[in-house]
Amino acid sequence: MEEAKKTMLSGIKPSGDLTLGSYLGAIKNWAARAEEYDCYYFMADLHAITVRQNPADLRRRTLEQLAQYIACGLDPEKNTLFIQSHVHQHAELGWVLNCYAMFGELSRMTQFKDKSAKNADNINGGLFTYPCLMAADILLYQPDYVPVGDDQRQHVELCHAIARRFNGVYGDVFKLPEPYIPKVGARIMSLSDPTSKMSKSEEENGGTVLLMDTPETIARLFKRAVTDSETFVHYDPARKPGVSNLMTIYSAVTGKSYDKIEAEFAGQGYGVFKPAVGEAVIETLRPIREEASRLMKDKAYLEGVYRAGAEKASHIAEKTLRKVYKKVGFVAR
Ligand code: ATP
Ligand code: LTN
Repeated sequence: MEEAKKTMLSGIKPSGDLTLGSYLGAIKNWAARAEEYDCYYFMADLHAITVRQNPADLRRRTLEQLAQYIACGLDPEKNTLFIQSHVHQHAELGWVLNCYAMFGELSRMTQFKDKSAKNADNINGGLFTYPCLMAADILLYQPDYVPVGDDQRQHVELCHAIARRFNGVYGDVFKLPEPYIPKVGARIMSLSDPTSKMSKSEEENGGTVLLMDTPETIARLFKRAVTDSETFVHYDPARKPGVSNLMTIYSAVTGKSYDKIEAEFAGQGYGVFKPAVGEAVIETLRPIREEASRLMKDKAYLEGVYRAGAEKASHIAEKTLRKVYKKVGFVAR
């Protein structure tokens, strides 16, 4: 008998425009694996509202994100692409898993601590129980791998712990998922502050490259990227975080090793190196930006994709949810 395909699943919240960080840390890996795996990717709109969103922006960004997923190479014929809130099983299993995650575990989540510090006036319950909904997103589809950037490792590990706890009580209900994190590009740092992560919600400070930025903007951001007072290109994240981050970006988009990059720029200062990285990024993002802009004009096509995606996702998700409801003792409808 033919062995069943392995499953991959991931999502991104439409809480801002997609960045070079989310592309190199996550989406690039998704697109490369469509043939080998059964793949589910979604726009995590339920997660986005843990931070206050403008409704019109959220709606627009959710569709733009879908167009950008497709433009990054996710063929809707080969990947199931959907909007999280369209598949009601996520919220339902999310509730159940709330009851199997411990207060202490949730309190230790770095993302919760960061986001509460940044949104001190809105530390809501959703922000705290976010990882339970994320665990539901994952466990509904029984994936083998969850391709994410390094910052999400802790959440996938908590999902693992929740699944193990649940299985411990009720038998083997959930498959235990593993994070799938790239070797190069798992943590792209801000261009203006290379000690903090490049992030879509901190776009204003000149440190974030957006997937949809024009070549002129990208060139300017790289020209201004923070480096150090030395003049040579060498990989040393502790001592030279800015230059090392630029090398990581260059390596991720060109496939060149750090040694090769050091040799390529030997004897040349940052005045040559920084624009070269910018140029490589511009050429990587150009086709994505052009295709996403084209797709954004075809709302009927996008609607067809997310509707078909939700239908397929819902079918799979319902099987797991039914099993869970039965195990915990709910009366069948
Ligand atoms: P926010 O600022 O709203 O929290 P974000 O910019 O951190 O958002 P997410 O939506 O949290 O982006 O992340 C989407 C995916 O991209 C996740 O898998 C995450 O791990 C990955 N990712 C995000 N930023 C980076 C980065 N700077 N480097 C590598 N991977 C990243
Ligand atoms: N928490 C993730 C987004 C996310 C996700 C998921 C990732 C929500 N649900 C399920 C992988 C699997 C983030 O903040 N980037």
